[in-house]
Amino acid sequence: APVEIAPGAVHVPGWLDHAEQRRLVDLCRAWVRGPGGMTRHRTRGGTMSVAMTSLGWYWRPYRYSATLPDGTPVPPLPPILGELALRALKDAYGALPDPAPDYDVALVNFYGAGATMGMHQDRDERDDAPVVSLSLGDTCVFRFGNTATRTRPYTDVELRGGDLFVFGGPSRLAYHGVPRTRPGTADPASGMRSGRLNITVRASGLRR
Ligand code: MD5
Ligand code: FE
Repeated sequence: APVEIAPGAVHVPGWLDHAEQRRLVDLCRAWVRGPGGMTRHRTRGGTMSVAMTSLGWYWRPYRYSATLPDGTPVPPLPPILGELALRALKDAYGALPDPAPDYDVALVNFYGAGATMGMHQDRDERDDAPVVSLSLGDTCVFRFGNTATRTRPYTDVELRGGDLFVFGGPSRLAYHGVPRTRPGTADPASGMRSGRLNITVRASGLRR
């Protein structure tokens, strides 16, 4: 059942069943081998410990690009991710916003043992549609903060493989991060043997 962590921020534990998790893990394996590959981006804070694959648009610090670093166009978002995101909004909020968001980009983050993500805001999108987050594999501690500072007050939530989190409304620009994962906690029935995957589906608000 959905749990509201803050206005617009809704956690749905166990949203994906094992078959759906395996399907997404398999798709992620294919996507990370596709155009663009996986990158540990170099940001203002140093090289990220999380490896990222972009779908629909290519994210590089701190903007979206319609082309990959080699100049080739980025393929459109796989339709399954747009469909999942709309289903996620219905289940988390009880209804789809009208008009329904135009989801066109997803970031796939891989966390090996020891990988973390520092507190940040997601503000590279020009559309205020909710961000839909799907967790696969190892459990993590997700830190959900406030919109004003990257420090307290914050709430720590355990995200497990199969969990859904939707961030919209007043929570859309909250600071957040992943201070740790729990290596070895992935359910083998999910198809993940080690590490954590997080898929965030977003509306860029950009036009190709
Ligand atoms: C993760 N990913 O688990 C996290 C969790 C990222 C990122 O932070 O930018 O890829 S998804 C978190 C998220 C996204 C948009 C808004 C908010 C959280 N929020 O308002 O808390 O790899
Ligand atoms: Fe983020």
